[in-house]
Amino acid sequence: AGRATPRALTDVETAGRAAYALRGNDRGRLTVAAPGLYPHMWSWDAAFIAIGLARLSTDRALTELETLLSSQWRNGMVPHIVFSDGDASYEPGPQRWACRELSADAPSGPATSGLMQPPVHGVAVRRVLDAARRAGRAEERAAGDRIRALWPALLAWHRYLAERRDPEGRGLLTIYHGWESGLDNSPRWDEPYSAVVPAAAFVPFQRADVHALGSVGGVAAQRPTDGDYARYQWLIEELRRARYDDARARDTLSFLVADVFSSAIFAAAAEDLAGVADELRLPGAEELRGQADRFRRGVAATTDDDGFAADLDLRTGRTLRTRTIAGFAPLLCGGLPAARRRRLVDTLFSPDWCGHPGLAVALPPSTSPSSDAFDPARYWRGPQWPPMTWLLIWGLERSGEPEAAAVLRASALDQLSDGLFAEYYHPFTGEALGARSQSWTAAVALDLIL
Ligand code: 9YW
Repeated sequence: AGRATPRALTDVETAGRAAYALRGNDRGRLTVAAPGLYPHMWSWDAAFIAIGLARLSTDRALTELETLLSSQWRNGMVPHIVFSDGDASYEPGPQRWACRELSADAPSGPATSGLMQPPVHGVAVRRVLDAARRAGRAEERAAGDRIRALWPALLAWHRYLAERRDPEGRGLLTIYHGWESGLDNSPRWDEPYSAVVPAAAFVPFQRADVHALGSVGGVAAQRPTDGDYARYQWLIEELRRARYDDARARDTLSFLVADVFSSAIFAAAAEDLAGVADELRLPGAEELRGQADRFRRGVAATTDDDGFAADLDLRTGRTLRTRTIAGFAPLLCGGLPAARRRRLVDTLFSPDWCGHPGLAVALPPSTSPSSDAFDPARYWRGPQWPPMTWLLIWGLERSGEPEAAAVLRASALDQLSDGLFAEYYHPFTGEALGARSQSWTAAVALDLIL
């Protein structure tokens, strides 16, 4: 195990290139997720981008969050895509979603999708405030004022999640689509997706990803399959029929899952925002701590003896114990007794994960190489994704595991020293896969280095 090739770039050089990549993707008030492939703003990407930008300019980092939150839905949902003008290449585009036509909750202003993504935003707010403090009094004051202005939107977002996405008070967020998890084609969702059957008359639209990446060889084997895509599209059709209404969605969708990884992120973000509320004397600290507590417990309640967490198929009541990176959710939000947390960290470094002898860089693959569903090149079914590595490093640091965090951090910097900021990496060959100059990859590089 360990490094396949020596570092190509020094950390300083990598950081310089990361800043340059983000700059290239900057469209003024938003950063596109990746040039070519994803020419719009994605919700959780924007949060990671703000975390990275905070190392360069807290002013620009806050602009990113302001842009995203200005497209918040009236019910509080922060949409998973905010479409930027002038690029119609991505499908499903605004016409396909038809949010404004179908829902009075959809915002005026730029078109959005009708789904959400994991709520990393509170974490970003915390980190931007910390960065502003390090920069000095004036910057701290300016950031504090802008966070105060964003506060009602942040509280509404968290309230939407706690109320509409967990009406039963389980402490787990319900998702309506694999896209909402951010881990689109993860084996976590194979079982629930088997119940998603497009109607015979349904004509799938042309997907854009394989065409955007067309110049790179073997791309189809590195993306979700056409069968996956037909299901993704059919679920959008179901959501349209439910008019993006949460109560109707809950009653009618053929995919309804309690997502443990998003739930852990939510718990941690709520905790972070509660701290910000205390420090800036903003309302809602108690409500936020209540969310953190409820979801931390919700996540812990899904774990096995080793602390490994599971999703829940709400349509069948079945627990989904797949061996994916989402199982490490408790390392993000805490809530495990110390001995069980230790076992979970041991699992993370075991041969089933980072300790697998075939890895080019000892970082967690998105799916365990010992799982039958593992596919080293295909998107969320095996490759390593730098923002997920970042989440684990950050989670280990905050949950009292600094040595483990430091080990992952060193490996992450090895991987990122290719200076390509790939969307994802082949765990065995170390090869860069998917888009290049992917914004959230560059952003986490900046945060880890600076
Ligand atoms: C898509 C932008 C997004 C990420 C998701 C990832 C991918 C886009 O890219 O989805 O069209 O499926 O799965 O997590 O936010 O980087």
